Amino acid sequence: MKSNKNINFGLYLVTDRDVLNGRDLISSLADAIKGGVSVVQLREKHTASRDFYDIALAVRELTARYDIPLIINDRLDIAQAIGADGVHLGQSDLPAQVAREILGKNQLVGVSTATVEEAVQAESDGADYIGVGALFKTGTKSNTRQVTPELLKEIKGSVEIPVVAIGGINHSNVEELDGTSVDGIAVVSAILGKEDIKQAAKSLHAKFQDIN
Ligand code: TZP
Ligand code: MG
Repeated sequence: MKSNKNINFGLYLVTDRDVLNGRDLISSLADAIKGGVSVVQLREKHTASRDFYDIALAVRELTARYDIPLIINDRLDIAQAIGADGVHLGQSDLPAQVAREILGKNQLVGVSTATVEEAVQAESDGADYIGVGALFKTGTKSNTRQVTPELLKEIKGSVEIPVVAIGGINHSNVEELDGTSVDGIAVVSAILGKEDIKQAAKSLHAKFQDIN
């Protein structure tokens, strides 16, 4: 387990096995990491607990090998069970404050936000970073709220913790985040949905570095 200090949020990969279309999760993640992914969030929306646990263990082994932080979406219990680096919570999940109390100071708590109020609340609840979105149209998640680059910039200016933009970010639109000063981009399909996952990560990483 890595310390929560000095995490590089630059290219934050969120998993979705549907997007992989039958391709192997572990080798796909290894390719993404080789391409420059700096954080992995395991997101399993329709997976039984035992299967989620087994997958998380395998991903943990991989991320430990590459010394990349692993964050578990929603499931604090699974994060603890497999020794993940943290948990990512939405507005309808366990309160960040509660997760912080359970996890202590050494693990990461991330919170999804879409307004200045939610961002400020997440920070005061003890979040280590926030995800902000959706910036662009996404086919990966339904019921997203729209966050314009202008609002993203305002949110970034309202908190001190790292801010990661999410939602429909790809090679063609990442430049629209120029000037927002975000700490990273979180991506599913623009990496895992591509045939050459390593190359997709590499070029997105380069594009983000250009504006950062
Ligand atoms: N939260 C807000 S948008 C989103 C999540 C998990 C999906 C992002 O996926 P993609 O494929 O990068 O648009
Ligand atoms: Mg959630």
